[in-house]
Amino acid sequence: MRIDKAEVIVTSPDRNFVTLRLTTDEGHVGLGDATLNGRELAVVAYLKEHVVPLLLGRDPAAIEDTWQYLYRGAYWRRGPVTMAAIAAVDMALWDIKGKAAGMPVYQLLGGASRRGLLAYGHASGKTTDELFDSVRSHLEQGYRAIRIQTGVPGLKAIYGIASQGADAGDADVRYDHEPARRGALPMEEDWDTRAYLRHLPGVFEAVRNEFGPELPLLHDGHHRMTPIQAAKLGKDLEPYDLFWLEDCTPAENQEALRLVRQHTTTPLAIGEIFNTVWDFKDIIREQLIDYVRGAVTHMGGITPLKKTLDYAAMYQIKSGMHGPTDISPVGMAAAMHLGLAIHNFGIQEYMQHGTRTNEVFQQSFTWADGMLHPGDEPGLGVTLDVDEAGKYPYAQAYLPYNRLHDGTMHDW
Ligand code: GCO
Ligand code: MG
Repeated sequence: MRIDKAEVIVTSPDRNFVTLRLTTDEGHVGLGDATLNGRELAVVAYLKEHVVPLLLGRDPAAIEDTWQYLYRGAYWRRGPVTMAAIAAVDMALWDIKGKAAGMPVYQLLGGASRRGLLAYGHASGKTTDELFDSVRSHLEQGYRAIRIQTGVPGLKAIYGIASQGADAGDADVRYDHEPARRGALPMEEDWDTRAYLRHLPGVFEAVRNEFGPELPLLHDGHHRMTPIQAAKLGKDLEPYDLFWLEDCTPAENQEALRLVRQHTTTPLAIGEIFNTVWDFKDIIREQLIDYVRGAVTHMGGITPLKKTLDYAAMYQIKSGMHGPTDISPVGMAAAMHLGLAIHNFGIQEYMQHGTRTNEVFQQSFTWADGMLHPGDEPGLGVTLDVDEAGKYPYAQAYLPYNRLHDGTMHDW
């Protein structure tokens, strides 16, 4: 079998997605997600200009060799653009292998290790009342684990909080489906870590009082704290028994986690912006985290993320794969197949794509009783309707950025 055709398809149904579509001389089609939120076209160019010419005529069965060829062959390794491009190739090749074998990808990865994947959704609100409504609506949708993000008194707009758009002067800003703002310039948000640290423990206390001790609760600190601030937050949240505290400090400074770890037993998750096993190596070996947040789409594909998770398993560290709406349905399917197969699955983030996205990408996964399952169609189980995709041209969209009250730029 040979790769005959390699197309890069950009579509923007509810938000921008980049998909690599490979077709073989035997007519098998494989899809890979190459979406890098806010910098999508850089990956399009990387694929079209530098990767597609290398793929034509190659044997699609040689997944490991193709991965090494693209990673080592380029000489310039790692980085989000390179790794998103390689990820798309890797996913598409697994998709083709599954279709050629007549098996879902999870079977090729060793078969199912569980009945389904516990998934968490994103509840948020500017006020505690709004937050409670959002938690209730997630429970009604069947979620059995919930991420809690809340407004902070005195701050006008915080990333990850739905329904703040109107106050922020833009009624169209809906976090759930469109965190990136379409248009020429990104939205400015504001931040005050001391106010946040004062406010958040009370919010978790209120949520526990309202919804009881059993519901797994998560929180994303989105890289905004210093190590000592993160240590304090971890300690302050201990009575509320979090499933995890995510990205408490900027992910580049891995030593920060040593300090956080010395002070708190709140479980830690990190890695949605990491690209390779090298980013995780030390924090896994030193057992500084509890969950690996890498996304199939941003870690170079199923092949290297499986290796990273197998390594993590030696230290009882589990998966918590990134799954916001900027991971396309193809990237989500890849995460579900991998999560079903590995032994050390922890939890899967699941935000739910919008209706238009689901019309462009037909998917075989199921969502019932708070659990995801990738389905049993051969390959990844996703097809792309090219005509439907063509209705939604690319629209420039930026993630927001953050400033402190005095105007200093801050991590968001
Ligand atoms: C999460 C994330 C996302 C990212 C987004 C950036 O935990 O789901 O933090 O909301 O910010 O994916 O593109
Ligand atoms: Mg996050």
